[in-house]
Amino acid sequence: MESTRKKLITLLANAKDSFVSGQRLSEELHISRAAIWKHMKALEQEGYQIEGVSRKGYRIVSFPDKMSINTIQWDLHTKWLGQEMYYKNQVDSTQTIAHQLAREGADHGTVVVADEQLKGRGRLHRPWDSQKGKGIWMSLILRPDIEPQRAPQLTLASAVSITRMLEKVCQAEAKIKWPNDIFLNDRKLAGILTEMQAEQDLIEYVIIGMGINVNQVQEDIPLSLQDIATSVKIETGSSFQREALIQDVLKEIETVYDQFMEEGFSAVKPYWEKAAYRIGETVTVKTRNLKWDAVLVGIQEDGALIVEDQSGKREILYSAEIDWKRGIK
Ligand code: BT5
Repeated sequence: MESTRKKLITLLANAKDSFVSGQRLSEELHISRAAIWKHMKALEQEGYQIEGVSRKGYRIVSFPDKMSINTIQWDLHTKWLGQEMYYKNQVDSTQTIAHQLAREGADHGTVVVADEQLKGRGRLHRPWDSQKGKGIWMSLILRPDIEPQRAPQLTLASAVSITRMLEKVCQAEAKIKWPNDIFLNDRKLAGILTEMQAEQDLIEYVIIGMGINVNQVQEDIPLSLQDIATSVKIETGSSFQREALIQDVLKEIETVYDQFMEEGFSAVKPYWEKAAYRIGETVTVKTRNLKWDAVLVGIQEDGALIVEDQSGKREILYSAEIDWKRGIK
């Protein structure tokens, strides 16, 4: 059923404004004319505006504002990422759903998207504001055959993919703040949360959660985040169809991931460095027990952060927080 609906949308969408005859749809989909009519009614329920004219056929007049699996998948050109997809109007967190699906055996490449999250989360259980209809709240299930300690490299690879998508689709030059933030004009536009289930030297699955602020206007940003958060709309002045961004970012992630698995992190590192934020500048570094000022030197071959304190002593950090406010004028 789902796949017939998907093919139907693809046929109509590819025809752009032209009509596709009922005869042709029925032949290509191997279903009766009556069944096609039923599908059209179902699509209208989903928010598609369909025009049906006798002897001409059908055409899509407008796509729904509401996202659905169909609107996301119809122009998705990936081989494996997002081919299995779950879409929910409202969830606590797409991470929770992805974990559950992964435990139940969901395939590598399964994607969970929600229109709204009630308990969206960041690292260390920090809340992630996930307003209805405004952004991309999505989790990817991956089953990479790599050592568990390399999983953080996937965060960096995903960050690279998000900046590439923003450049291509939104003409926005975003920067990556190590390890998991995407910044646009000194404000946080997106965040990545990588969680993993592993045993000793074997990864069972990795969940890459990403939140990207797309169509929020300034008033939509919660008071507590007014000075630190932003959206594509706030920065570029344009609204974007979230589906287009999802389709492109999944394609980018698939490409970068395949390259990463074949050639290792060294294939991703130059792209990361190109988009890195505030390298060479002094910031405040916080680890669990310590806080000190250091210059950001860059990342190692394995993705760990290199910092240098005021006495010139270098340190390699695998997990830390970076306080950027100090550097922002
Ligand atoms: C992150 O954590 O940046 C990772 C965020 C991942 C969210 C996605 S959405 C889909 C999936 N499902 C989930 O439940 N989560 C993932 P962290 O580096 O800890 O940053 C969290 C901090 O970012 C908060 O403490 C706020 O200061 C700030 N913040 C919260 N919501 C924000 C928003 N919408 N935009 C920008 N900053 C925000």
